[in-house]
Amino acid sequence: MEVKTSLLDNMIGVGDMVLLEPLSEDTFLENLKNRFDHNEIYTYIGSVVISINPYRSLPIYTPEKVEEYRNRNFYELSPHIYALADEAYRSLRDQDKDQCILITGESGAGKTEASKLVMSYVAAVCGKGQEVNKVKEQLLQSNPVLEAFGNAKTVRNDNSSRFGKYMDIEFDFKGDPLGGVISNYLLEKSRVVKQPRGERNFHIFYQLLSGYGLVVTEKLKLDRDFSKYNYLSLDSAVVSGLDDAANFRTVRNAMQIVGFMEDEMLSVLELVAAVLKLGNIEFKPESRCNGIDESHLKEMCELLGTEQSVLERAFSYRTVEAKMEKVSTTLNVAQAYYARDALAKNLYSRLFSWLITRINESIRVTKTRHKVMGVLDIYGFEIFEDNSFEQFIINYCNEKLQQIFIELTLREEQEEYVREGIEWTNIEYFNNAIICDLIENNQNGILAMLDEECLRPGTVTDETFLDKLNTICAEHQHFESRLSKSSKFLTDHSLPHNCFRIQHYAGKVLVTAGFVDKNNDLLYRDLSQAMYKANHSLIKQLFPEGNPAKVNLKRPPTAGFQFKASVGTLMSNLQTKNPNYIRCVKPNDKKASHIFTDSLVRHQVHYLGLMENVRVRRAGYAFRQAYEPCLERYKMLCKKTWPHWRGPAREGVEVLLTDLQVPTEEFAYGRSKIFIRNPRTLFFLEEKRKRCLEDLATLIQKIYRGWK
Ligand code: AD9
Ligand code: MG
Repeated sequence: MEVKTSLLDNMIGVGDMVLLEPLSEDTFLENLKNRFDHNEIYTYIGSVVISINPYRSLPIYTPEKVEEYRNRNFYELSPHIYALADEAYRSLRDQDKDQCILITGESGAGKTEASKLVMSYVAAVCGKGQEVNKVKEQLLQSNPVLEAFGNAKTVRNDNSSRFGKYMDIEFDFKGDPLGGVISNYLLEKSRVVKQPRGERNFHIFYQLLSGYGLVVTEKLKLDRDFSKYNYLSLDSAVVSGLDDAANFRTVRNAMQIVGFMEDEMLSVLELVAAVLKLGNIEFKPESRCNGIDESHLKEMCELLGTEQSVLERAFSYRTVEAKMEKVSTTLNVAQAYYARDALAKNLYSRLFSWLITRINESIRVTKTRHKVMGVLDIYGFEIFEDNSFEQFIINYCNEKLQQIFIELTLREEQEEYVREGIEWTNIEYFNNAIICDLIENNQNGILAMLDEECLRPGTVTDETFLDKLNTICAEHQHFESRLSKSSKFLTDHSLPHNCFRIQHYAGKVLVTAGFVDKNNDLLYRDLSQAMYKANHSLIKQLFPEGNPAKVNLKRPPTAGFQFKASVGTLMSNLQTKNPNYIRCVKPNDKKASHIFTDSLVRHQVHYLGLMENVRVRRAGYAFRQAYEPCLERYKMLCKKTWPHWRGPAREGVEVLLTDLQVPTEEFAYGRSKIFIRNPRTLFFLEEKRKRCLEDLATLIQKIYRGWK
């Protein structure tokens, strides 16, 4: 059988790891490196796309490339993210299947860029027309807005997403986009008040100070000098290659396209300015009302339309309401700073959530939607020196995504063979369900215990929480702590006192203090009431619990509880869709082009389970399809099945393949599906079909001309 496929011809290395001979971790890495060195950053494992961040712009995303990949068979051209996007889009449009694009990988591996490439590809190939174009523009322009407010420079990535994002794009029956819905997951709000060394606050702060003409200095009364603001880190305020002023123009323009009115935009930026001023408010001990520094407080109150005395009081006293009784206690200076930072974090994160709600209003679908494509771009796995609640939560989410990957690709694959009665030898793979359970189990998972501790009356600290963890988790093989009493084998005396360590699928992560506080996420009621009293329509909306008419003595759900619930909803949503995977790999730790650090890539290949993924694909069959649609698609290739096959579809497929002289080892007949071992075979069928259709078209033209 003569087969032509660009996965084999003129290819640097091997385009699909399934075809790699011999297969070992070394050859796998060699192949990736060889391709990366020749600017081939995409490689397949069957239908999974591996993407290696090139850290420079490559000329592979041009309109010509879009045309090249449009309506082409997945394996027809060299591996590309466009091939995956095209496949997903066509399955959605032609086969009526909801799709999701799952993009995973560590921080800086290229997830956000990949999500934007998928979105822009789909926008380029779907319908045109004024209304559709407006929808597309709005969907695409939501990205710069969210990146300005939700991304920041970190040591790992100059544009690191500090929130998780899932976007459902909704289409009509023709495959034209109607709009969408964005969900966000846990913004890393601690960054608003403090950033690790070498990192910045969220981009918007620097963008605002660098742009916006006279509004900044005259209306918002801001100083353009970053160093004037406590909340802005100074050691890396200017990032080379990042033009904050130009980016501000892009963001303003994007906000306009998404549908923000000029006064709304100003309101949003007033709040950003207010956060900066809030950070400059200082408290001095031993004076009335904590010796609040008046000038910044005054400016902030002017911006927000709040009375200075109300805020002054909120920074000086805390009122606790219990059973119709109000008790006020004085705040000391440390508590006043705590209250200030809590307010700044809450103001900013609520503003961020509001922005998403506002964007959703603009892109909301009012017509009947037909199909959905979900794009998930969530923060990558993080291991820092100091890992706190945020890393714990981020890594938990990555565990869940890994679990869904295992479930949908590896386990599903194996189970399908069993279901279909096809001979199969089991492949061992690491199932991380055990780690997910350690974290999320409703009775004794870490999150449940943390909640229990946070809601317990009395003095609750990280130490009391850790004590509890030690008694319950000590025998769990993925949990390590210094204080573990139950089993000496799991006790690591080199660990600091107030830490525990989780052995994630991607590596061991030492988690340090700050748990109870961040999970509780408390904002004193006096502050929310002060915000609610503000004469500023946006801020009033952000603090509804400050409405005295709605005194609610119930505690708000903890941060961990909310996150677990939203991750649960996300997973159920993803499970209803057909998954398409992009596994992003970071080639080096220097954010540099042309460098491929073997050990770093090897580690990622390991924990992303890519070798297991290839083994499963190779041990089995690359493609499968139910008999009916398979016969329907290819029946024209054989006189015995064309135009109608009267018997069972399975027999029709057998007749067809025998007639085409496809080697028998290339196929296995399952109970309801035909299994095809090699991509080349599928391509052979596709090629034949294409030629047949072309012949048919020529014939029709001839007949037509004959009639004329
Ligand atoms: V994080 O978990 O949000 O910190 P990501 O999202 O995985 O991370 P991102 O997409 O932001 O990483 O990529 C990091 C940087 O790498 C980008 O800002 C680009 O400068 C660079 N990059 C990533 N992918 C590509 C690409 N396909 N072509 C060129 C790229 N540059
Ligand atoms: Mg990102």
